[in-house]
Amino acid sequence: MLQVLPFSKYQGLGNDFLVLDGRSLGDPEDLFGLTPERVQRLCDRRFGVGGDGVLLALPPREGGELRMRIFNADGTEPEMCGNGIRCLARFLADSDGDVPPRRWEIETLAGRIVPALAEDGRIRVDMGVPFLTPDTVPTSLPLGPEGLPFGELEVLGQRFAVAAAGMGNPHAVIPVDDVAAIDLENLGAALEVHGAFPARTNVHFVQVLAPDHLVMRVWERGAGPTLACGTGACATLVACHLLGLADRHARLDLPGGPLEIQWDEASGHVFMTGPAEAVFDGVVAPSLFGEGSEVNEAAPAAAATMPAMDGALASIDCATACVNGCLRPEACASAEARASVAALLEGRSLDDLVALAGESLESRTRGRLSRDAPAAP
Ligand code: ZDR
Repeated sequence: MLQVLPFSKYQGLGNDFLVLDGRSLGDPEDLFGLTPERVQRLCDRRFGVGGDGVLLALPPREGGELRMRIFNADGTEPEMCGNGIRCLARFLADSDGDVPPRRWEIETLAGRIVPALAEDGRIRVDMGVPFLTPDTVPTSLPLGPEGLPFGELEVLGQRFAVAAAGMGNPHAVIPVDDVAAIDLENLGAALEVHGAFPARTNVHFVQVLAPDHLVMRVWERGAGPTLACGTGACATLVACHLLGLADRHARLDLPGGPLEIQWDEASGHVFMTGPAEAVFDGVVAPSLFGEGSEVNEAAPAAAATMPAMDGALASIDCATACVNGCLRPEACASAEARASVAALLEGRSLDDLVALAGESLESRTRGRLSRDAPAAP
């Protein structure tokens, strides 16, 4: 039964994830009691923690060092996640005190993926061989002479030349003259569910600045527009190279920053190099997953459980802090929290409070650093 759920928030180029460490879970398939609804709630940026997805580090099954599962913000489970696996590698290094050239053999639904710590602080990931046939993407676009599925699709009354490539997960790649002019919200949403992609698809519009420098915008399957997409950047470089638009090694500028992508000729593997950073650690309150509360009704549900205010609390004016006005003036959702902060401030000096925060952070950091290394495979 779920009590409290500790998590670490990480981001890679602004593609952000909640990492749950289940490497020592007794029953790994319990998955911390996660359901699609709970993933949606965790990823909700207003009523939850906020994230583009949830990453699980799990014990291995097929000889790797560990296994990764990822859930999109909508609760669906994709096969792979490039930015996510960089975040997971950084999390493992932070948790276990690893330094370069540490690498991990990680089992995913897209096969064995191998991230490694680079000396410059970035993470270089062997993303494996791209999938370039219609049935492996999957797509109904026919295999073109360029060596990948390619064809014209009509969306919202416009026709686009669309290439498709798989990195375990499906990607539609659309070269355009000006990415900034693309109506990503509407075109991305329509293409994600286009009939040519039976498993839905991630959607990327790309503009070629030079053969070694591309700029792209991303619509992620199950998450909408995001600031970066690792698997998408790999698929985009592969597609652009096969279409004669890009070199095998290029910088891809995403809204959240650049990724370096190399499609190695000898091995056929795609290598992705980019950053991943810790944001914060936290613990999810059990009430976030309260019985009977629907995903988009968290605020009214929370207000309904608030105790009645007494006269002193009623004098607290929180209206200025509530962007959309008070949700429930007769039982303001922030009154209790404000009262306990006021009590804490009354009884302690600023020095005491700074020391308290420092001790808490230190004990959490020490606990994290002293956590056992994963069992050897
Ligand atoms: C785009 C992605 N974040 C990455 O970095 O590769 C992957 C997330 C999964 C994606 N939304 C999908 O394939 O459903």
